[in-house]
Amino acid sequence: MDINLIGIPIFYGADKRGPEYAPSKLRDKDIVSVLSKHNHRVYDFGNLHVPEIKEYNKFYSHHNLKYLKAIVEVNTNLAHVVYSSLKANSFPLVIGGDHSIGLGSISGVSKAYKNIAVIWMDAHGDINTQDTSESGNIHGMSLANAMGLGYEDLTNVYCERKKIAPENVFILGARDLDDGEKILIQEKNLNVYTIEKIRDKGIEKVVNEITQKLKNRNIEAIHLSFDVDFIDAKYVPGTGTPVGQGMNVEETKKLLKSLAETKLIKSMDFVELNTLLDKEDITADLAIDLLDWTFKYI
Ligand code: 6HN
Ligand code: MN
Ligand code: MN
Ligand code: MN
Repeated sequence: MDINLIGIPIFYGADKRGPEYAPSKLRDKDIVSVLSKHNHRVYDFGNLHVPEIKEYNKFYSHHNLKYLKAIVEVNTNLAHVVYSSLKANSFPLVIGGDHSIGLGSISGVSKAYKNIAVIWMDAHGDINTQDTSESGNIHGMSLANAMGLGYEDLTNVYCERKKIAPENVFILGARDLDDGEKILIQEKNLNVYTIEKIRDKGIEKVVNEITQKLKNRNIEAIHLSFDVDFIDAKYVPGTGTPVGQGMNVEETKKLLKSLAETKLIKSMDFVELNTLLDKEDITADLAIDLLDWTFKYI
């Protein structure tokens, strides 16, 4: 398979320095050779341009949505790179950066395929809007934006329509949801698999259940958006919003393998690795291990 490796050195969605260094950290750790081992041809597209905005200007384009204009710009460019990659039969692997880039990836995928699904592995839902967010951080809103909910500059990224139907969104691992997010889950009847639910059912059964639903709906492609805080906080010191009570590494790998083996995953984000918090490279090494593992089966 051909892989287009795309780095997005952005922290604006998290409003905390650190995730912008993840793409170069993973390159230092030889991500290209690691992925190439599994018979993939890896084309390193380098990093997309992220405009420099001074901290004191973060509210310059909206009084509550931090760094809005820059995030819209980066996501628009990312969407087109993802779309172009898929059209060229290449797998876009998007290395964040924070999770605000999930919007750009989904926007690109949704232009390339008619029927798509999104699997969002995350301790968080990232389904806030400007009305429900307690932080104003756009990385907590990207999945809502992709579903057409939230501020119009965000929902209109790349093309003026919603990018993904709520029934085709699967949130795995959520365990730190804001009140407004919980309400939205009820309202839209979103597919949320908590850690407890995944453990109760068993990983294989969860993946079968999802694949069955996708088959019934003629889904052509899954976009996998992997936020490293999906994993329990004690294994991932290098992330900005760690949450306990998550899965361990072994369980996470089992889940990634089952998902990869569906052969429906056509694009992936790997986000929220914060190198400034990752004192001994524990999380960076884990990131390499997880990507190595996943691309063995994809
Ligand atoms: N992420 N729900 C919190 C917020 O600020 O909206 C946390 C979001 C975290 C986002 O981890 O990608
Ligand atoms: Mn996230
Ligand atoms: Mn998260
Ligand atoms: Mn919260």
